[in-house]
Amino acid sequence: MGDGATNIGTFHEGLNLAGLWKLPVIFIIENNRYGMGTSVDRASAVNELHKKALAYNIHNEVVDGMDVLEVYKKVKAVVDRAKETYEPALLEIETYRFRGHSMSDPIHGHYRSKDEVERLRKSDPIILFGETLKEEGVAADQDFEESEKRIKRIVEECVEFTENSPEPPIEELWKDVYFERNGA
Ligand SMILES: Cc1ncc(C[n+]2csc(CCOP(=O)(O)OP(=O)(O)O)c2C)c(N)n1
Ligand SMILES: [Mg+2]
Repeated sequence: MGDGATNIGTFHEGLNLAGLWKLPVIFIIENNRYGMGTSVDRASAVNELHKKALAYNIHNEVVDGMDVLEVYKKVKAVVDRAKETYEPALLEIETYRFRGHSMSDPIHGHYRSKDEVERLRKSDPIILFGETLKEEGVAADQDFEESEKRIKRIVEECVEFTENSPEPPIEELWKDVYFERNGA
């Protein structure tokens, strides 16, 4: 879930029951500092979001979301822990949202400065991990260029497929929304 969701009732109800019934659920918060145009500090009484787990007696951890390998290690650790203890855990992943919340939101918006966005762009996890891969000799510039071209091609094919496909029937709206049994 995003940081924004940690202020609504269902988040707290879900954590409460998981804590009470000791369910092996792993709650992951993607804290990118903003819920639409509202910063965490303006929306949440507790701005260290992992601490929200304390109220429900749930194991909690925080990880630098700009570091791909650290995220891998921490997620693996909480998954292993859940399998072993059969208890819930909450992991806060600290990251940043480089763009607006949606198409209607300008990149910098009026709620943060251009400087802030540009400063944080330097710790973009994709760029940093790319550098690590190059340093380790796992991939070279050419590999990244090829991979970018391949991704662009896949996206273009998807757009083409969508634009050339017929409109789905209205019944599709109800498909796979809830659990389906006996085709009902
Ligand atoms: C239950 C509910 N309340 C309010 C909204 C309106 N709303 C849409 S997005 C959003 C903020 C979400 O914040 P976050 O999860 O941090 O997303 P981000 O802006 O980082 O993409 C809100 C309040 C909603 N969609 N659902
Ligand atoms: Mg957010």
